[in-house]
Amino acid sequence: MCSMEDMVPTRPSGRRPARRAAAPADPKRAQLDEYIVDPRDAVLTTNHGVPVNDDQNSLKAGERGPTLLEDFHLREKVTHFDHERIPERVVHARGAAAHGVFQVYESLARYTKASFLTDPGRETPVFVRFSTVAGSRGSTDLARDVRGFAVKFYTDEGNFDLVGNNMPVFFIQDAIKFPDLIHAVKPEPNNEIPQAASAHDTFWDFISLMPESMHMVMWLMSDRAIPRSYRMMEGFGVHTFRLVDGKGGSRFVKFHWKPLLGVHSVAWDEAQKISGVDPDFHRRDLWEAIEAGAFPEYELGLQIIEEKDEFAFGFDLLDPTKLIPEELAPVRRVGKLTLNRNPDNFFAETEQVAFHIGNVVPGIDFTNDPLLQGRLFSYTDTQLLRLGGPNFHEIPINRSTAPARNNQRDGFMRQAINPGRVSYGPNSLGDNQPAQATERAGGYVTFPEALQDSRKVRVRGASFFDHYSQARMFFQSQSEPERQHLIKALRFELGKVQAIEVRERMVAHLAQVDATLAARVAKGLGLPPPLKSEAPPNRSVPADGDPRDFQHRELADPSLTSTALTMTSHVPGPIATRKVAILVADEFDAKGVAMVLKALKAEGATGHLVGPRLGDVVADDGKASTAEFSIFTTKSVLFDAVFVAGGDGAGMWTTEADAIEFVKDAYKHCKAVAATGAGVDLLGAAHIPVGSPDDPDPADDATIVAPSASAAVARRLVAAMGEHRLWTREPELHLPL
Ligand code: HDE
Repeated sequence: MCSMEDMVPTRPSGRRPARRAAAPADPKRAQLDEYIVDPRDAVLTTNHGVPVNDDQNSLKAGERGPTLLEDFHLREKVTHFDHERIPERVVHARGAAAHGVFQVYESLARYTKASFLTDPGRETPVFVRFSTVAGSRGSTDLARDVRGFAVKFYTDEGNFDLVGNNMPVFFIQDAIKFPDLIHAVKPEPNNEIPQAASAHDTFWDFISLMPESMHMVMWLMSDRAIPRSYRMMEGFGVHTFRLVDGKGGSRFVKFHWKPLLGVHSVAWDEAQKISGVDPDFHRRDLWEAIEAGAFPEYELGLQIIEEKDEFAFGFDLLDPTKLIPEELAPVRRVGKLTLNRNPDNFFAETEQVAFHIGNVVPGIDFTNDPLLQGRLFSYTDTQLLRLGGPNFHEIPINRSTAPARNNQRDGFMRQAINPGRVSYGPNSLGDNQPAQATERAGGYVTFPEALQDSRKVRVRGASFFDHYSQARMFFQSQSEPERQHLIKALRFELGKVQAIEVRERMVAHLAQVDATLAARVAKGLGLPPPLKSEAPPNRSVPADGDPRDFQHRELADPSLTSTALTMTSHVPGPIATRKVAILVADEFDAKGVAMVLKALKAEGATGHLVGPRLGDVVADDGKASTAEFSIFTTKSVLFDAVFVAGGDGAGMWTTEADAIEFVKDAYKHCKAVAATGAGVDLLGAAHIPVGSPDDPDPADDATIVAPSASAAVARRLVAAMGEHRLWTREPELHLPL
């Protein structure tokens, strides 16, 4: 009889790569290891195990003759190649993933019976995939877009998938509008332009007719849509879920992920430049951090709402366009997610992983959020097409570590070999196995929620019609620089829209959110300042509906703000894993560079030498250092700060256009820029205002100049990086606001 080892190609015995052998016990990893195919010490074979003698020449009738159909190796090889592609995800096609573990800090048995949330001694393996939404598989990581944050927990009670985003709300309230939303944001269908961008007519046309989108639009136009790193963004389950305890009690819950490195973004100009220089920026950043052992960490946060408080908030907990302000329901940090291993194979793992919001374990249940309910259908359905049939749960990355036993059978690519006659239940011929599990034994029992309304209706609850209050709360909670970025983003996006009526409609919506916001956006679009009049019509109305019933209703406190919504609450923060470009010319100040490198290392940050050319650059002490980059192979947008080292040769940078652009961009993107000795001349050549090196209280804390490098310079650089960006520099950059 065939064993699992016979069914799948296994690594030649005794040849485990070293990093695998050292791994701790992890049931998911052990399961995946079964499928690793190691090419070492093996001869080339066909897929059927026949050793191949000639992989260079096809079989021909004579030296110059036609190729023979008989060439089974050629046919197999080319056929497999022809079939290598599968459909990309219809949304979230572009992504990157990592393995890791989750551990709860203390038992949450008071709230849920889910074992992975009640046993602090347990490490639950996870696989996490981050993504953008709109772009194709090959698109840039730095698109202005929502980011997916999908976590698969391989718990001992089965897989739990928390398929969330980096923004806590969504564009629409009902799943039936999702295909419309996605059609509107995807490249326009006649010419497939633009790729991975919402800045085009069809997106804004749709949005301008859907006031329920306004809160999400605030998030999408904010810097949250251009994260510095997947490691520096929050995650949200978006919908309200339920936690169910061991006694059958239920509470509402919102899931959050809080990154320990804080929440940070890049500047829009920077994002566009990164897209050109390194479209894999986020993917690379995640991969490199994990390879370097700087494992990304996030805390799981819960907002728990008692059943009795369901209607206490002034908005509907079932409405996915609303968040619960942290001031009204604190986020309790209950456990930690650590990403500690890169995938072995992108296709097998990252591409084939199949998330499904319907994968829940006992202790976690759904609510009637109409967006959530629609998603419960969509995820299995899409995998059937994308992964080619109903057995995608058998693909190694998707397999649960908990045993899966049932009477489902057959279908394309079935892996399991189910012996015996019985594939039905109840049965007597197979001893009625596999048996159902009692609730006590871990059987999943749906929370018996009482339904208040038993009519069949196609309606939107009246409590869903406050479209602007939380959009306003978001805008008003932002710091001044964040507001300006949001305004600029709207000017950019709407400025790309050709249809004037769409721009006007959007400005009219913005006037409902905030008068200054609308006036500033209108100015940038060359439109008259809007008056706050009646809200523009909601066009998401059924054929027989009365539009008056679908208008905005202000339900929440209009002056509400929430400090959790501004990213400024994340500074100063750690600079671990941040990258600093150190410009070194021949005869550079060796001692100064060493001092800066040491200070960065102490904080877990890294310095990277950028020279006038690749290879050796000789310092003033006569020793050579290897430049990791030349000024022509990298750009400052790929770093968090720049240090121009002093030394007799540093003057050469002032005539080098790429070096001037390098520091100019870093300054423009509000990063820390430090220079010592003759290195300061480069800042002058780039017209960067430099104060006096002796000024004890410089206006710009992030532009650091000094006659020579010292511990104080290194300290100031580290401190400036901890602030992430010196946004107060922006008004001096003559931004047209
Ligand atoms: Fe998804 N979504 N979605 N979505 N979604 C998919 O499933 C869908 C929604 C999210 O890394 C698809 O396997 C519908 C909200 C993430 O593999 C598809 C609706 C949120 C990912 C799908 C939504 C998400 C997906 C495409 C409205 C945040 C990537 C490929 C009812 C809470 C998962 C796939 C990964 C992927 C449908 C709305 C998050 C087509 C119908 C809201 C992170 O099934």
